[in-house]
Order: sequence, then structure tokens, then C-alpha cells
Amino acid sequence: MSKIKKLLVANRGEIALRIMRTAREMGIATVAVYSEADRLSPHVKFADEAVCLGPPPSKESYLLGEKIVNVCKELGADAIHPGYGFLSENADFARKVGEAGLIFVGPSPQSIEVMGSKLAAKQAVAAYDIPLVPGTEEAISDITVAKARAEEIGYPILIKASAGGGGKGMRIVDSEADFEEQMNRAVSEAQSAFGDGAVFIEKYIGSPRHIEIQVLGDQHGNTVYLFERECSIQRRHQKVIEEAPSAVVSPEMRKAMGEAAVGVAKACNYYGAGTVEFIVDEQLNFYFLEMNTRLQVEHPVTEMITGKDLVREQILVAEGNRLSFAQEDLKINGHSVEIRVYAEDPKNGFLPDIGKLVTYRRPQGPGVRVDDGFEEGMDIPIYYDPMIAKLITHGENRQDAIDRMIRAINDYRITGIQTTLDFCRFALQHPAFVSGDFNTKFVELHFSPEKLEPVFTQEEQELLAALAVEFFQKEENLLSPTHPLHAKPSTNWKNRLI
Ligand code: MV4
Repeated sequence: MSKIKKLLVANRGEIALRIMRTAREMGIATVAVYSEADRLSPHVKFADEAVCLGPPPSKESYLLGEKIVNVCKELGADAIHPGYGFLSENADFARKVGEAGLIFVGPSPQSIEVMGSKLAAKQAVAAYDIPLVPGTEEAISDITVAKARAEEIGYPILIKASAGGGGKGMRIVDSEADFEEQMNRAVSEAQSAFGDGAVFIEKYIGSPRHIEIQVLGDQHGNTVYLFERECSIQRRHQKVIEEAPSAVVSPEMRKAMGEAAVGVAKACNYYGAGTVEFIVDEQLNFYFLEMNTRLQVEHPVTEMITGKDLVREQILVAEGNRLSFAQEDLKINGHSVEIRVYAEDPKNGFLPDIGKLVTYRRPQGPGVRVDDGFEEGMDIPIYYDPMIAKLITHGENRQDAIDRMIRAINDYRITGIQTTLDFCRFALQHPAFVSGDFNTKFVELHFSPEKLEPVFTQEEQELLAALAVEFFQKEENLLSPTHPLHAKPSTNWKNRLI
């Protein structure tokens, strides 16, 4: 057991802030690192100390593992939290941190390594009773053998890269005639993208749900699950809406998935916070896909329904403490939804829309949480992920959490850049989402840009503003029945004004 006194957070934006807030609550001093693009960022201002790593590109700043370890030693910090992305799932980095006598707030390098390879992960869990999608458990080396296996499984099949993940390097094959060509392409793609040409095949599950289980393990062999997150609402492998619990998971299915997830964690001697990803078919059969060995973007929905602070638990476990609660102590309280607010334009193919946050006002109120890393007036840098905020709501039940989310979206004020807020409201109000009966095809099935409420161009907005000014300058118009004071009040207090 070694108490952490000073924690370096090797990340930026909302997650760096979120981690430092918990550290401060635990009496731990914080060190921020930043790139030249993030000099004025809230995570830098919040930290007790901050060190510039270099120019804006990640490779010259947030990915400089050795430099980060050196900063840590120089400032006398005793631990590094990697957040998500960047160095969070880099086994070599985790190893270097340990070799420098520092604590890596995350799993062991061995766990990261095993789960970083889809094939090694499948092989590791083979001894446990974990449902896997029918397929090959080893890399394909002989095309004739592979074709025979594909025939057994039945087309369509999916070719996946072992070193891939998050949907990279996947290919659907509809019939044997296409097999060889698709496989050769998959191998050369995997070789050039990941430096590892190993591929394997799986039965293709057509319209799956993506449901994942949060797990937490200590260094003494105790592992618990903190229930599921439903993450099926995504666009090109980028999650848009997440919720906990899932509308389709029964208590029995929850227990079965939770125990399978704990099995996956045990198969790689996992400690820390991790997420076991499953795909769920239309008959609600679930299959283990991969394990993410980091804190995830969507962890807040789990925190909202369990009352646990996952970063606090990560830190306690990294210090060597035993988990302070058992599986039976965990209960689901209500329902939570998260949307990711991206600086992207849904009306224009979701192109990143960088620029200045001219207006930025967060929604507030009961059951509303905003995790963000920007302030009004700041520029959104082009170098990093376009996610500017996460908006999370909690309610007694699913509909309350959704209603509250729509209210919070309506209260959010962002100008200067286009965001995915309107798109999220569209999704949340869609009958398929409201019913809970949806899968990973939701966006391609139900969304097209014209479904968003029409908005005015910049020119039209200026014209309307000018007309409005002129209109209200005439005193008689204030008494006219078209004045906003007379128009459809959302509450009736305004009626009492006149
Ligand atoms: C699949 C699949 C269908 N069948 N595997 C995509 C991300 C990676 N984690 C695994 N993925 C998938 N694997 C089989 N055998 C469909 C997907 C998939 C998907 C999975 C989760 C969330 C969104 C997805 C979107 C498209 C495809």
C-alpha cells in the first residue's frame, strides 16, 4: 500500500479536469501537462502545477511518454493517471511508469497487452465460460482451412484484424466467392495500419446492440461489476448517446453478463476500472467482443446509477487498497443518460466545426451533470477530438432521465460553432429510441439532415435580427397581439406582467 500524494494527469480537456477534481477531494495534489494549444485551458488553471509538453500535435505533446515520466519525477509526483485515449492503453507506457517507481493508475501492462490483441483476448478467456461469437480463435494462416470454417459458420462472415478495435479493419464477406480477395485486403490493411497482419473470422451479427459492462478489480483478486451501459446509438463507431441501465436487459441477463464480464477480467488478472464490451443479437444472446482497459468517456452514467466515483475507486485500487464494497452492496438507482456534444455539423456530414465558443452557457438543475473542458470565449483547437462536453442526466426512471435531457439540451446555449445538440435531441425524441427497441443501425436507419428543425443562415439571422429591432422600436408594437409577451407562454407568469 502506498498512498498517492501528488498525481500527474496525462490528458487534457474534460477528462483531465474530472480526474483532478476527484484527486483534490482525496487530498491529492495535481499536476497538469499541456500542449501549446491548451495553455489557457481550464485543466491547466485547475491544477496545482502545470507543465507545457510541447507544440499542439499529440505526437509532440500528449503522446510523449518518456517526457511525461520525467516531468512526474522532477515535480515529485508519485502517480500518473492517463485518462482515456492518448497513452491510456499503451502497455509500454504503463511499464515505463512502473519501472520509474511510479504508480500507473490503471491495469497492469500485461492486462493491457492481452486485451490489446483481439486474438490473445479470445484465447485468454477460452478457459472461462464466456460466450464468444462463433469464429476462429487463431489467426488465419491457411485460406482453404479458413474457407471451410466460414462455410461451417455460414455467410455473411466478418473478417477482423487482431490488432484492430473500435471497428477498424473489419470486412463483411457475403459469400465464398469474395472470401479470398477480402481477406487479402484485410491482411494488408491490418499490416499497414497496425504493423500486425493477423486476422480472424467471426459470424457476422447483423443488427447488434452494443452493451458493455463496467468492472472494477483490486490487486488482491476481488472483482465486481457495476452493471451495464447501452451504447448502441453511435455513428461510424463514434458513440453519441449512452445510458444505464439498458432498456432490454433483465435482472437475469444483467447477472449473466456481469458474471461473464468478471470472468473476462479474471482471465487477464485485471485490476483497476475496465469495460467489457459485448454485442447482443436480436434474440438477446450476448457475446464477448473486447475489453477496454481504461476509464471510458461514458463512465458518468455508471456513476449516476451506482453512486460510486470511478476515479476515486481507480486511485484507491492503484494504491493497493482492497475494494471497500462487494457485489451485493451495489444497487441500481434510477436511470442515467449521457450525450456527447461534439463540435461537428450534423447538417453537413458531421464535419468538425472548429472555431470560437462565442456563447457558452451550461444547463443546470436537479439531475444534470456537465463534464466539459472549455469556457466561453475559448477556441476549440483543431488538433484533438472534437468532443467539447458530455451532458449527463439522472432521473427516477428512463423517461424522466430522457425528459430531463431534452430540457437540459434546450437550456444549453452554444454559439460560434455548430454542435451535435440538435441531432441528439432528434435521436432522444425518436419513437425507436423512446421505445428502447433500437440497435447500432439507429443513426443510418433513422437520421438524415433534413430531419433537424430548419435553421436560418447567418445572413437570414442578421436580417431577422434587424427586422426585430425595427419592429420593437415602434411603441405600438409592444401592445400588439404579436408581441412575444402575448405569444404562447410556456408558463403563465408572463401573462401577469401586463
Ligand atoms: C461485430 C459486428 C457484427 N458481428 N462482430 C465494431 C466495433 C468493434 N468493437 C466490433 N464491432 C462489431 N463487431 C461481429 N461478429 C458488428 C460490429 C459493429 C459495431 C459494434 C458495436 C458498436 C457499433 C458497431 C457498429 C458497426 C459494427
